[in-house]
Amino acid sequence: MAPLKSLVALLSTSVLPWVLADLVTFKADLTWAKGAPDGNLRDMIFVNGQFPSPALTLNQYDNVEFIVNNSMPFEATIHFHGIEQRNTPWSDGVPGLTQKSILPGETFTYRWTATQYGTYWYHAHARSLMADGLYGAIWINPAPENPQPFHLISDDPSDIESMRKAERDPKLIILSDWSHYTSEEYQNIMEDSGVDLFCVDSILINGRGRVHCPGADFINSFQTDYLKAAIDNLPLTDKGCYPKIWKTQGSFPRNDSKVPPGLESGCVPTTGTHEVIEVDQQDKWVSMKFISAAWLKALIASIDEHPMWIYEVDGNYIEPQLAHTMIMFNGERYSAMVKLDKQPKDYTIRATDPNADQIIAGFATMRYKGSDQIGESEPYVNYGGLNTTADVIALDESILAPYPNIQLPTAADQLINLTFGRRESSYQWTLQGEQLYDVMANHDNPILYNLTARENLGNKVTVQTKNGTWVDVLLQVGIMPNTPTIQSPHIIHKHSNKAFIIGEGDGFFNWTSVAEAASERPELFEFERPRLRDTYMVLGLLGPKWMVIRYQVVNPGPFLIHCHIETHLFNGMSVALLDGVDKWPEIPREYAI
Ligand SMILES: *[C@@H]1O[C@H](CO)[C@@H](O)[C@H](O)[C@H]1NC(C)=O
Ligand SMILES: *[C@@H]1O[C@H](CO)[C@@H](O)[C@H](O)[C@H]1NC(C)=O
Ligand SMILES: *[C@@H]1O[C@H](CO)[C@@H](O)[C@H](O)[C@H]1NC(C)=O
Ligand SMILES: *[C@@H]1O[C@H](CO)[C@@H](O)[C@H](O)[C@H]1NC(C)=O
Ligand SMILES: *[C@@H]1O[C@H](CO)[C@@H](O)[C@H](O)[C@H]1NC(C)=O
Ligand SMILES: *[C@@H]1O[C@H](CO)[C@@H](O)[C@H](O)[C@H]1NC(C)=O
Ligand SMILES: *[C@@H]1O[C@H](CO)[C@@H](O)[C@H](O)[C@H]1NC(C)=O
Ligand SMILES: [Cu+2]
Repeated sequence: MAPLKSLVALLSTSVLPWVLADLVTFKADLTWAKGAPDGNLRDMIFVNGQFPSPALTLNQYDNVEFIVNNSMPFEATIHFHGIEQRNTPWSDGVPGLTQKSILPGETFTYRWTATQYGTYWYHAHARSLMADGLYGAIWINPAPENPQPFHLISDDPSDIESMRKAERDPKLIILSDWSHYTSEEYQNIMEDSGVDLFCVDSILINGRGRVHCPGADFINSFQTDYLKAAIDNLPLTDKGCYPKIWKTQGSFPRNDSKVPPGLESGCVPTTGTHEVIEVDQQDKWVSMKFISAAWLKALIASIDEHPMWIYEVDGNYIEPQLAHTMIMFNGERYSAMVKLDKQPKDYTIRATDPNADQIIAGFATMRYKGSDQIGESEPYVNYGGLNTTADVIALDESILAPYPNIQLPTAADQLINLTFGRRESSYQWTLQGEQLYDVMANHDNPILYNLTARENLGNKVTVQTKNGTWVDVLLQVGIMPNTPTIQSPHIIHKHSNKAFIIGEGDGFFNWTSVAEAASERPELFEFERPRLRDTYMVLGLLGPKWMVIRYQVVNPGPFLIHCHIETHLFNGMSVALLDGVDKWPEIPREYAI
């Protein structure tokens, strides 16, 4: 998106004493029209006529003005994922919490400061509109005072210089999944049938892809022993989708014949579109910033024959780690520094379901500039999401130490206890253990403007914290009675400032406090170099699993914590953190409602 830049001398509030910040204005016209990203025509969302939505490229400390014009036939909002919205909670984009939905024909202006550098993205936060294509990348160039970890990748000064250059001009790569049904149709089918659906038609890279139909036999040849046990030795469909059984749906009433047969099987291949990312060997290194905008799927990312130094995660530099593949969960960002030292030709970029809840993959091409050799490249991962050799190195996501290291206190002031599972039906999910969060509540009466409106939500799905305090959030799965142990991973996303992952373990968290747990089982905790993220993946494959995240309340306002799987979010899987409720800011006049 071409920013309308007007240089305005502004004194940034508390971030830096004296900074000249740019005011950067973006205009986003939202339309609902026919499109065919994977070769199949359907209704979908475009921003300024584009899909994916245009990328926002910013410099740290820029003041952003993002003007939405909703030309769609239904309401919408935009959330800037990972942006902390320091002192601007009214721009966080959550209907019912931080704003009223933007009605058809209305405009709304989001204003926020890019207080942090790194890779982020923006997407719809009303209904399940993200699944209809409203998502785009955000890249915020770091201010010079941020130390960069490139010397930990190579000690050759010319390499370091090339990496710095690559970081200033990165390739933004959005991975996503795509259904031939609109989000509304998909939701209606779940409500009608009671079935938890998680089958898609294609995987897109930068909005391009096609429907692959390699055949049910080929697809089923990738079933691992784990998958076979998980689905009772039943076959996957020709779209790679799961059978509907107790282990995958739980014991709730449902009528499977209300799911249209074409949703999960009857694969029809398309020609589609194909993304080509050109790189220049003269640059020596390229920075590939992967963003998962998938609404349902986890995806393994890899570039054939090119090891990746993962050096920035969820918008924060880390001590770089060498990997051939990494699993990306919904909303996560991983930046890879890639050395361009191979024979100049085409290499396949793969985004593959990790043999988890569907067998499906999408592909793009990394093309060396000026190369005329097309040819096949050697994959690290096959169509079924499995390593092609025993030498393939997967990113170890349990160690992503921030660079530079950040200190945190050894104790918190409050423990918020969240337990996940199905509730009331197969497709409804609770984050809190007992109650569902009604995302449609308070559309005209957001809590930021009217704290009393919290009464319209269950009393357990809002939690109060005090400004300045440290808060632990216990995230636990697999402990609710009468639920199958197999359930999809839940990717918890916290709005506003990031949190540290300070501990995780298998089994039931049977301590009364984090301090007690950490003194009894110190090996399950990390206080020295904890991961700093805005997404927290909790997966209990073989039984209960827990994770503890810790954050400081620094930004008074109501902020959602929720599962980032779109169907889980829409069907109840959120809690509102009423952060620093004692210090909520006065609403600027412009936003007064
Ligand atoms: C805003 O939307 C309206 C329709 O709702 C349209 O007529 C108008 O051209 C749009 N304005 C911009 C700047 O895109
Ligand atoms: C299930 O749905 C089908 C198709 O709509 C319908 O004919 C059938 O009666 C339903 N079965 C039950 C038990 O409700
Ligand atoms: C692929 O190899 C990595 C080790 O690098 C391992 O952690 C991972 O489980 C393997 N994946 C599969 C599906 O075997
Ligand atoms: C605030 O919310 C409460 C509860 O829904 C409602 O009764 C009241 O009218 C609202 N106040 C305003 C000023 O909108
Ligand atoms: C909230 O707490 C943070 C951290 O202590 C502090 O920097 C900030 O000024 C506080 N905000 C208000 C409005 O008091
Ligand atoms: C707590 O849970 C762990 C792991 O699930 C188990 O080994 C241990 O015996 C439990 N302790 C108590 C006191 O129940
Ligand atoms: C958290 O909640 C679960 C479910 O209600 C309960 O079993 C567990 O004891 C609680 N844990 C803590 C540390 O409060
Ligand atoms: Cu979930």
